[in-house]
Amino acid sequence: MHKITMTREEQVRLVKERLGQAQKVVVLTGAGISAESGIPTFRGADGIWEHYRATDLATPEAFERDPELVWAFYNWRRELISRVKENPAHQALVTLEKIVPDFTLVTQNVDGLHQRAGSINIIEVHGNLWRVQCTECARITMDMSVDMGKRPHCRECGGVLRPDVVWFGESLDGLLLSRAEEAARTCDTMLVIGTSGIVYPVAFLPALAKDGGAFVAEINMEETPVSPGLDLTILGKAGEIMPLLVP
Ligand code: BV8
Ligand code: ZN
Repeated sequence: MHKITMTREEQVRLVKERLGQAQKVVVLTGAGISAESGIPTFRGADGIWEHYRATDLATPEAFERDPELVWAFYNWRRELISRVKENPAHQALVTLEKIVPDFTLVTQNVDGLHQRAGSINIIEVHGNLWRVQCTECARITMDMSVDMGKRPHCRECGGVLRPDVVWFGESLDGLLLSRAEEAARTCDTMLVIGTSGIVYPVAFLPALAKDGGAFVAEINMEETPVSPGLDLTILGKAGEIMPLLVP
């Protein structure tokens, strides 16, 4: 059935059927899967944080120029995330991981909500804001504080700490990226959930899955630049659609 003529019910039935037969599933998530938990997306609202745009703050240059402003941004996000709950879309992925033989969750999100929901095989390609890294000795530690202070310092060497996330212009961890690429290339089914599909190199993953012969379905509120290359796009909220897709 050509995708543009399918009703949403038919799309849901098709994807649910595919997931029922799937051996190796990869799910790629973006900020949209956390939207219904109350975490603003990067490009949805006008900027994630009052009058600043995330893409201006999530950069090494911004941190170099004004580490206290960047830490205020991440402390604001820590506080927000600490107050919200994972939503039915996160929970549906926990169920899916239990029923498919081989499941990999690749997330661009740094909020840690997939872990909190109970997902296990997670590749956090953009890092995690609950981890911090020392800019001097490179030590990485988990720190669940809601407020890290204006300019937190490393307990070991006194160096300035930064969030352990990949900023724009920074390279992703090569090992994580190649694991994500390998999973995309070899899966038989991929779900692409709540991502605008414009941040590279992660935005290449759906095309890699298609090249590998996978069935790829997108769940989003709107079409994205990756939509045309996929088998179908189910338009709707992840928190509503995802529970329909997993038994
Ligand atoms: C790199 C961590 C190179 C930080 C993030 C020009 C062309 C192509 C590429 C580039 C270019 N200029 C620069 C680049 C490279 C750049 C890039 O791609 N920029 C984009 C903006 C064009 N990429 C990089 O810099 C990457 N590094 O390329 O390195 C390199 C190589 C070698 C050596 C040195 C360097 C690093 C990118 C990683 C940046 N870090 N996050 C932090 O979070 O604080 S990216 C950030 O955006 C988050 O991770 C976020 O997840 C990610 C992607 O955004 P989305 O998740 O898609 O979220 P978005 O708001 O955009 O969209 C939400 C979607 O959800 C929407 O589609 C919406 O419709 C939908 N939605 C909303 N509500 C719902 C919903 N869907 C379903 N249900 C709902 N309820
Ligand atoms: Zn240190």
